[in-house]
Amino acid sequence: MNNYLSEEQLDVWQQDGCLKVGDYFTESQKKELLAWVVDMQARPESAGKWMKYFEAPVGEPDGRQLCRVENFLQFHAGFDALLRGERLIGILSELMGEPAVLFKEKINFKLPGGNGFLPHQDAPAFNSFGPTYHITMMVSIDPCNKENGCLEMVPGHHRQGILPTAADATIDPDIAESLSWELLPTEIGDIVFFDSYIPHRSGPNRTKQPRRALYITYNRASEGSYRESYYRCKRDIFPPDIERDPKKDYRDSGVFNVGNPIK
Ligand SMILES: O=C(O)CCC(=O)C(=O)O
Repeated sequence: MNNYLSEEQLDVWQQDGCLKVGDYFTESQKKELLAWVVDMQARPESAGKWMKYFEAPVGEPDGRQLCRVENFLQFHAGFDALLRGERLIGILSELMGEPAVLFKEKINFKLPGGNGFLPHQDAPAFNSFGPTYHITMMVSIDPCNKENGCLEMVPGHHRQGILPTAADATIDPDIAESLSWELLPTEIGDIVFFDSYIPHRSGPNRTKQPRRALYITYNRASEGSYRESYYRCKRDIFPPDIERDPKKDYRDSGVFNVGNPIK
């Protein structure tokens, strides 16, 4: 028996490889989540702690704007209890069909002028760490829509394995062009679950408001617990700005920088 998701929701999940759960959080949880995100946004860059990454906004090649914070659960008890708590792990386990464990956590800020993401699947990046299947939970902190760069996906296209890729591990542009992309607009407190084989992309934020979202990824517990080794490796190969060697070029950081706007 499922405790968290209905048979209808699980059917959609099986069929589409993605599932939207509207208005999942209570009003007070939505406010709390926003406060937690604002807290992480305001925290200073700090070597060895949470990992802050920056982008050049659209039309400002020399600009520097926060686009992402990762690896913050050990510094934020509220996020930790929520994202590794019984309820969300329960939902993820029902989607996995077996117990799930958290793989990684990030907040994508997509502030005004923030860049979009090229068409990609997550599997080519995530599979190099051990687990072969992941599910990401996107939590909408702000409303997400076409204007501010909401997610776009190809529902039902999750059973074709890894699609042909370009040199940067994004989906080959001719293949991407041939897919049937659907916009996935969300309101505050909505969740979208999607598996690591679903093609997805997003546009830039053309509005004057931030488009903030959590992207929390889980894997099958039976395939092992990789969060700590993942972040150790990422810190080494693709460190946050504050830890970078100014003489090194980090643009070609392979699996840690697929389709996304980080400099
Ligand atoms: O934040 C977005 O617009 C898309 C994020 C995404 O595709 C990713 O992080 O893999």
